[in-house]
Amino acid sequence: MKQYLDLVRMVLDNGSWQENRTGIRTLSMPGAMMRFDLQKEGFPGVTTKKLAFKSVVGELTGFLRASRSAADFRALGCKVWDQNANENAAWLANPYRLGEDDLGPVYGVQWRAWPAYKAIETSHAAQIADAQARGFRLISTFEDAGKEKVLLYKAIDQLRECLDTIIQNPGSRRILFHGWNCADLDAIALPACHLLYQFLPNASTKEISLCLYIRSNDIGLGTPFNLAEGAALLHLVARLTGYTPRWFTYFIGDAHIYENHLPMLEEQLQRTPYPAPRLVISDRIPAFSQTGKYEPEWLEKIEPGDFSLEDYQHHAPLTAPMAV
Ligand code: THF
Repeated sequence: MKQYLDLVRMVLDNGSWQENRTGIRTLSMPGAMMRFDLQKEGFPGVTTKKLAFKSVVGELTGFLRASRSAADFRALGCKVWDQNANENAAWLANPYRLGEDDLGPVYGVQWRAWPAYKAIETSHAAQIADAQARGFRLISTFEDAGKEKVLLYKAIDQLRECLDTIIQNPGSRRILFHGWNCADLDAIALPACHLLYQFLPNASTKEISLCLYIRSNDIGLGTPFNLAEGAALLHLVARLTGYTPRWFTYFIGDAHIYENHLPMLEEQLQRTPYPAPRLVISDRIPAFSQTGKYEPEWLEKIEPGDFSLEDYQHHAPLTAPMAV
């Protein structure tokens, strides 16, 4: 995978030193993009070091299950949330933290159970009926600026709604889910970095693509993980909806390299990438294209072992500390 090394070089060549919340300086570059043709180029797994693939698919599985505890991620084989849960001083002092290992309503909670509230004037009966027909529950009645209102609540499964729309209306340009819930930013260990996922199916080619926007990306540690997770998620969605994964476009807002990751990345620039591996998703997850039966409930039943890499050739492992 040449794109990753090109990104590293681009930030080394153009980036500026920047202070940030962690106390470890970064070389930062505003704006970057990588594009992968998953059919022609294979799976975007880094080959210039060993990708911790088990950890990657453990994290993705935790997101699919709406996990908010580092203990749940650990049980799935992924330890990368431990420090954010238990070592960040600001989070340790946050009253919303539920205790050891809690992360707050991170990624998966927003993907699968975005908390949605509506406050509707009691006199607007048609609006209330419509909201209830869409699954909103009536919570209470209250006074707001002299008006009587009802409060309604629903947890929105954004990912499920994306799958439903891919099946029902593949021409839609609104098939996306968002991790950036402004109302929850005060109650979370770390606001979402990879935040906007847009699926783009094409009913005539039967190909599906993904555009992913990441507001802030740690190129040494985060990028290899997020690349692999985005591509694996696209493969899974494709399996469940009957499409072939095609383009994966990866946009970064703040693309940065932590100072203490420079030796790891310089070393990778000396290495020649191997051909990309292939991602295999277990046969136990039925392909819509074969069964003709739409089974989105598989989203809840995915196990880390359902994902594997074939023909994964890589250089020697390299790692570096995560900035907290
Ligand atoms: N914080 C920082 N500073 N960087 C990030 O990339 C990041 N994330 C998530 C949340 N906070 C972050 C956590 N994701 C590793 C990988 C992904 C992470 C955090 C850390 C990591 O240390 N990887 C090592 C070891 C992996 C392992 O063995 O499990 C590696 O060498 O890859 C970005 O989403």
